[in-house]
Amino acid sequence: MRIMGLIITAIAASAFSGAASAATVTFGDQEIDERSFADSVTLISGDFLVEGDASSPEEALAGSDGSTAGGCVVGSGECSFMVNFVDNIAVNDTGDDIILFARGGGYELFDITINGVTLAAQDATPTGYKSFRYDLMSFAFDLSVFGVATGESITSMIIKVGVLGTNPEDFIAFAALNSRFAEQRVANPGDNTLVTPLPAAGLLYLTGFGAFSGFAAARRKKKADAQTA
Ligand SMILES: [Ca+2]
Ligand SMILES: [Ca+2]
Repeated sequence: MRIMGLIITAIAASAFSGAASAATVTFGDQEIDERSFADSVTLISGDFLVEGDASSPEEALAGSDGSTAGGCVVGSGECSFMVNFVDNIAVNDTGDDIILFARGGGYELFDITINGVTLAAQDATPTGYKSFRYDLMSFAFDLSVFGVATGESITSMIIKVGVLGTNPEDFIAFAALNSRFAEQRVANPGDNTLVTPLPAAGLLYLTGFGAFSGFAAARRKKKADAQTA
């Protein structure tokens, strides 16, 4: 048991130092591996604005930074962009597979297109948490809706904001809830086939998540304190 204790300590330390390995980010009541967030955003159409200290819409929308957000310029009509997963893929596994986070709002409709299939006029719902002075909104969905078979994966999706003349949703981040990471992919560009992780590595991974629960509670408290400040 002493050895296990040392392993947990080592993983926890890497989370505090900001290392990419198994560090998690808190959005509302969701604790998500930071690698599960989308890694790049490509603008397609429309006029964009940025909230927070991001230097571009791409920087505001990609990654796991909850302090930045982006959407269309209000009154400019629709805008659209492609969200890309680079160091991970989103897999159709049990339950919802992808979650979008936004600042609300309410009735700020958006379309999601994956593999040419569009889920039109969706609306994020309040999480009960705040993102700065706004409601933290989320929208989670199952890849089955887009015809993605169980066990199949996707690496990109198109989001169209401000549809049907509604105000534009301000998105914060996009994450795969059922995510597989780079080390589990076959090293062949364009090939999303997964490599089954070694049992030992899987055990270590689960141990790491267990170790984070205490820190997650601490982070939530810190976040709550910040909101009341
Ligand atoms: Ca990622
Ligand atoms: Ca699913």
